[in-house]
Amino acid sequence: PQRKYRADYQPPAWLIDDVELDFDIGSAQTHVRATHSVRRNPEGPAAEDWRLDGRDMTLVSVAIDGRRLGESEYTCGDSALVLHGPPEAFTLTVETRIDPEHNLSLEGLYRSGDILCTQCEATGFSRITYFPDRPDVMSRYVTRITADAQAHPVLLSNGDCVETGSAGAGRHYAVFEDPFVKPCYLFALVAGDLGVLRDSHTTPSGRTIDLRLYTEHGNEDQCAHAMASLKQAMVWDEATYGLEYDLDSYAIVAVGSFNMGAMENKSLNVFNTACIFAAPETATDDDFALVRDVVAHEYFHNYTGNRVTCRDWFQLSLKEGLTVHREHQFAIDQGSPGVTRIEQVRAIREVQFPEDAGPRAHPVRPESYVEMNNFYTITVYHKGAELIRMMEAMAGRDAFIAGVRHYLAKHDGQAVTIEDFVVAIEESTGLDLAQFRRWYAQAGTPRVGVQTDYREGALALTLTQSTPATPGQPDKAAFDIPVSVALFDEAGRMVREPEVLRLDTAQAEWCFDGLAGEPTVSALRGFTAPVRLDHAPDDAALARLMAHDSDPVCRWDAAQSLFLKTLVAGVAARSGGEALPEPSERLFEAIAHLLSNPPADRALLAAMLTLPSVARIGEEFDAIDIHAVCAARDHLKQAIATRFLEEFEALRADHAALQAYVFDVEEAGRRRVFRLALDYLAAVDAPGLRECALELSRTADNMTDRMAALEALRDLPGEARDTALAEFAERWADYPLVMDKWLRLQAGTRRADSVEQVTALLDDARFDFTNPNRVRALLGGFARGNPAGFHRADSGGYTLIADQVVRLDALNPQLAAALAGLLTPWRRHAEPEASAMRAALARVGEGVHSDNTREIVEAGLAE
Ligand code: B3K
Ligand code: ZN
Repeated sequence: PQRKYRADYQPPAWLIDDVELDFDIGSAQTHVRATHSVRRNPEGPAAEDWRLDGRDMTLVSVAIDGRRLGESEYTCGDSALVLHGPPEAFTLTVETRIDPEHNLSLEGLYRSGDILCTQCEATGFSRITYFPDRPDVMSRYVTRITADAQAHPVLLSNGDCVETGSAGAGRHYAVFEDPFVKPCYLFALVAGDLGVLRDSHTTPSGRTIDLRLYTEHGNEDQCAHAMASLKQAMVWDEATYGLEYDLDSYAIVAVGSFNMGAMENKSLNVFNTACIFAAPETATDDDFALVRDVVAHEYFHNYTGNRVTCRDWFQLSLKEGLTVHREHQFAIDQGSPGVTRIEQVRAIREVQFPEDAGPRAHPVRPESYVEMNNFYTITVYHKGAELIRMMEAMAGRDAFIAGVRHYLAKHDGQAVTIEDFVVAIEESTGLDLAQFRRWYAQAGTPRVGVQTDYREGALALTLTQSTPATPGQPDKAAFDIPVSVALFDEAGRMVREPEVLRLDTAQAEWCFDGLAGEPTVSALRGFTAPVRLDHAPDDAALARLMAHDSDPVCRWDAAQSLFLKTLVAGVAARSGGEALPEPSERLFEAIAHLLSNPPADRALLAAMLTLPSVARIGEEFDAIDIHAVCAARDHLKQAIATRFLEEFEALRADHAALQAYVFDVEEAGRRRVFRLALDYLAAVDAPGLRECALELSRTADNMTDRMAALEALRDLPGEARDTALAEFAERWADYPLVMDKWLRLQAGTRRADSVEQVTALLDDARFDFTNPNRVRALLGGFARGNPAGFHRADSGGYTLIADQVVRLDALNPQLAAALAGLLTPWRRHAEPEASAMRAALARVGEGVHSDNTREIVEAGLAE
């Protein structure tokens, strides 16, 4: 395996202006004939040989200007075809044979059910033909597909279909032309027997776009929400960024076997069915929101990613950070703004911060990698989006949007860098981002300290920053950190309007005077920067913020802080072998106040009453005693449930009167509160809860409530649970995505033999090891959703995951690497878990061969 460095970038030696692909799809193998018009890049290195990437295929022939090359004119190895001294400009024809039927890596051309489809990002195109598989080689594509007309009646590729016809012997063909230049990672091809949902959208300039959503027959009724979401996204991008779709048709194909959520191929997105299918009976509110946001995200890529793409993969956040930010803006405009932002913050804190503090910490613009697919991380995506959000906050929304438009106009049709983006924003907005650029270069989460000193009507506010070392970066320079601050008085009235303080040195002080009394500081409002805040208001101040802060993120965060105080004390007591302490009366009072003065946004009420997750509690410790964390959390939940039993009963009963399911902010908020109530009631096995949940699991008209019932029952061993789970499995046996919920429910169930349960499910006919959704549901659901089982004292949980990673590595290295990542944070855990986890990771290292998984394991074991 070769490590690639950002600093080694060189422009391509040869460019390919036009690509003509001819796919001859047979019943087993596929023939690919690729014809390229090639010319030397005047800006490239003066290389004599030309290296084209390629792997896992058979080279049939290679010709230059129609003359087949002899053996001395090229070398073909495991990962490349090297042409010896090609001319300055020529036509290259390469014929290869590929085997989609046996391609379980789900990269390149492969089969999902009866559908043939492609996944090329990051480097899957070089499993289709020999090609410079890098995003800065941009070409115009013409694609011809020939296949059996009965097996593959629908043929699709990027751009417009310009010709179709019969190819004799029961075969047919179609030709596609994509007028926009693109890198090969955006190439797509689909062939199959597909059902279609059609619609159209008319743009402000009056163009009508033909919209098509393809799936296996029989699923069309699950696609309406995705189609509506696509139209919403188109309208939003027109209204917000003034960006109109640029071709006459936009197609999405949903397939059941897909390594990630979706892929933004030009005019032909390929999606995981999990990010398309959504009907009330089979999908939860969270699924509906996911579908809406992923559909929008891939659509937004048409400009931020496709029209302007990345020069090299180190720049991945150029398209992903920006597109996630656009998706986040869109989501906030569609849903509950407060809770949508809270969820974005939770992802950063609970997933990104741990990544940034672990062995795999890397800057938003990484410096090196072995396997690019390992760098589609929450750091590149979500921290990258937070950096864009900070720029927007500094510039103001309108100026920021003008800046993005300037960037798109300036670089249309180009493959560029993060630096090019930052320069364009500076040019357009006038911001000075010199120091801000460090956010792209330095890994790690800054800690921001808040100290206050109040004297005679004046508050001195001191902010400090420091960033811990990360692998390869021992010393960190100061970041430019925007910290939004507001002040509240004793009665909860705002006495200082929110103001953004720029902390760009190790320490700085601000003074607020003319105050009538000591104020309560509300800091990092809306989470203005991806930092850890060391700010410890006392319980009374937290209760005030919880009750009165006008920023939902800070209100929620005050509640979380109040819970965390009790939880941290509980963990410490438990680890020290002492009894778990009871929560303070102050905490109960704050909850009582919240329950009697709930916010208008029901989802916010539910978010505020939800205890910090196990991951969030773990963030408070250097060495996590995971079993103590679970015990402390259970104990607090039970204490709250006991104290507020009547209130939770009332919230549960409230919901019974609901009308038919609609997915909107209000109704989804009500369902969230209901689910929360069931969760608390289940924590104390409240009288009547089991019967109510079992009944609901049978009669609910929607999957959100049904899942709430099953989650409540899950950890209550007995007949109600067993019956509900069995009935669920029987009723939804024909819906693989619903059966994923069933697998996940069981993987997350607390029981002494959960490792054995999961092991048994690996052999269940309803499980399929070659399907990533099934693997994520069962194994991911176990390692992430069942801390007690995963960290079981006999190491059975670690061994289970380690063994399955080794097994998976031989089929699907990308997925194996992602699963192996669950064992890498071993250093964060207390003993004996840390050593046992490390041993399991070492065991993985001995059994795996792919660059993907090896890179993860090596980072995890590095000293
Ligand atoms: N660009 C794709 C992700 C590709 C991942 C390759 N391992 C989807 C997205 O981020 O929109
Ligand atoms: Zn993306």
